Amino acid sequence: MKINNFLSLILVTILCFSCKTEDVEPVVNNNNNNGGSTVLGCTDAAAVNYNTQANSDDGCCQYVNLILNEVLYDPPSGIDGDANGDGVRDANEDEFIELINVSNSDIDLSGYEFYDNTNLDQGMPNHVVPPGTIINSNSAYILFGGGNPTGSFGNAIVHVASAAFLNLNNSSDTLTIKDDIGNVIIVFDVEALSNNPDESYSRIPDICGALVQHNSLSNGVFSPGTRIDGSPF
Ligand SMILES: [Ca+2]
Ligand SMILES: [Ca+2]
Ligand SMILES: [Ca+2]
Ligand SMILES: [Ca+2]
Repeated sequence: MKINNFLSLILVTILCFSCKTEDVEPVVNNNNNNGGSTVLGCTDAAAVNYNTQANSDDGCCQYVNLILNEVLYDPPSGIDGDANGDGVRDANEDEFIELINVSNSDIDLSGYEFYDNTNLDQGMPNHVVPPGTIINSNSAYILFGGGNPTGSFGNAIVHVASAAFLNLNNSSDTLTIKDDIGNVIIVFDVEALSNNPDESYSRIPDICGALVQHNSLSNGVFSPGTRIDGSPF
């Protein structure tokens, strides 16, 4: 009996070792076919930039298609203020507005109208976007006050004001943008930020952030057509 008991104990011990479960990594069941990695993006299906591949919200959902991402109403003096790159610093010509199509669809910007205060009162737009102007998803549109814009500007669509300078007075003025059927879609009040900054105001971080002075993070004085670090949108 003792020998039989001893053999039974050995048999049970062998069986227990042979059936030991191997340690394995837990299986994460993602339903977005991204191989289990984290994909940052807007996860709100109601947003214009909803990202169907995202599994972690980036805090940057957008609910209007077109945003004002940067504005230069006070070009710095000297050649540093030559925002349009034509070799001449001009207080009016080097003013610019940077708009971004943050939606997942193209925007037909044809017929959109830009006004400063004076021209809004007179019903005479400073700029009317010409026919056939299509802003692709996640792309930029730059409007300079005038001059001969020279450079790549992040491959943005670049125009100069068609009817008059933008004429954004540094001390007090308002930029108003209307769509092609006259709806006001963007209003920017210069005065709230007016302190003769000698640089642009930009959303920092781009698109998601508030409009603050461009150089606050040592990124130069402006970045027409690109993100503050110079990369394209
Ligand atoms: Ca100005
Ligand atoms: Ca210039
Ligand atoms: Ca003005
Ligand atoms: Ca920019």
